[in-house]
Amino acid sequence: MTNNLREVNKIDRNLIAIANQFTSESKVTNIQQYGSGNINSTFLVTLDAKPPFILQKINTTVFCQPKLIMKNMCVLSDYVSQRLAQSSLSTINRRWLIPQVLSTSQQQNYWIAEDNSFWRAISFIDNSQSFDTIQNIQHGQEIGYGLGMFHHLINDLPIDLLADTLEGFHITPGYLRHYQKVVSTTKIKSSSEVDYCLKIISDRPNLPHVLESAKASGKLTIRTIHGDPKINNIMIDCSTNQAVAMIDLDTVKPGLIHYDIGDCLRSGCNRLGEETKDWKKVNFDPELAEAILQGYLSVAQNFLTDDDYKYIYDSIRLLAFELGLRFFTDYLEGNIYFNINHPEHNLNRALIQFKLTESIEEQEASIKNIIQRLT
Ligand code: ADP
Ligand code: GN1
Ligand code: MG
Repeated sequence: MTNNLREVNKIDRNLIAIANQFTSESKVTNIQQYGSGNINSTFLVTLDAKPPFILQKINTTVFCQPKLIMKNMCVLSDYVSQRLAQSSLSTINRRWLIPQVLSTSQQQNYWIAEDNSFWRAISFIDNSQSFDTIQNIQHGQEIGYGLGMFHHLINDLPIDLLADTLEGFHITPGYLRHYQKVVSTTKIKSSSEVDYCLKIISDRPNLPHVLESAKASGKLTIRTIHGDPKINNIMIDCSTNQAVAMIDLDTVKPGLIHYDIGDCLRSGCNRLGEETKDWKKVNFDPELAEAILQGYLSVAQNFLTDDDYKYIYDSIRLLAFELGLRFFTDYLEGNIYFNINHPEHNLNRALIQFKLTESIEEQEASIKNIIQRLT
């Protein structure tokens, strides 16, 4: 047996032992790596006598208080399950699920393995799939509907029931300060790509502050948000092609719904996706923006204020820029935050988001027109 094979077998045995913490009576028949995410490690666990479940190793470099995530997830799933049970919710005329947290035999909602890694198990959203790139206009509408439904269901969830699981998340001026510190202490190897990123950031000194200033002046208020509604975190039912669940609930916490709206649109309106090799061809598709916003507003219109509408365009532009800034900083810092497949991965990801930012800016008037038409 080669060393590599021995290593794989050891990992498998460890994984089975961890999965067994969350099963009783059933036998684990298979464990496979599952889905694509930039932060956690995700596995699908198949059992002989019960439905499969999702097993995840939480990235504790990113989430240094993982127990808080689990507490939040329990509060959230109890709250949403209750709301879903209230038949008076006229907007729910479809299958809609929220992942349930599974417990260990000691009734804990996590398991800490021998190497100190932090694991959790959640129910599997069956007969569904998520996509890394947008499929068509209907998919866009469903992505919007999914986020709208999620906001609708958590709209009255008191924010003080939720802990802040990731301090500074989506506070763009904070990312900018960190970037400036990294730039001032790092020897940067110049290239046309790196120079492009540096210039995109230095040319936009006011942009990072747009949502935080609106928050400080009381125009936008803090509510419960998802935090990470990119398209592969919205599950689509395989039979109906309708949105059926929002997953990746680690960043459900107090924030601005504009972080969610902006993130959902920057993710859904980039047809080439956020991993394309062709970053120069990336653009923002206004037709998809219309579809996503239509889907979103069909459920969420009631709780948006006039000021909320006024900041939708800014939020789309900002969230694309912010993600570019986060990827670029991580590249300069030696890739300590996002999972990567090769050393230039975060640089390529940054180029994609910055190109998207430029495309959003070039189409400012038509994007604002769409928003106005839907209001
Ligand atoms: P990350 O934080 O790394 O992005 P996610 O929680 O988004 O991890 O999970 C990664 C992928 O695994 C998702 O994009 C999705 O395809 C799949 N997945 C995660 N949770 C579930 C679930 N409860 N049911 C079905 N698929 C899931
Ligand atoms: C990360 O976990 P994942 O892959 O769904 C990141 C998001 C980024 C996204 C970009 C906690 O999301 O903020 O927008 O990558 N999540 C965290 O793909 O930082
Ligand atoms: Mg995810």
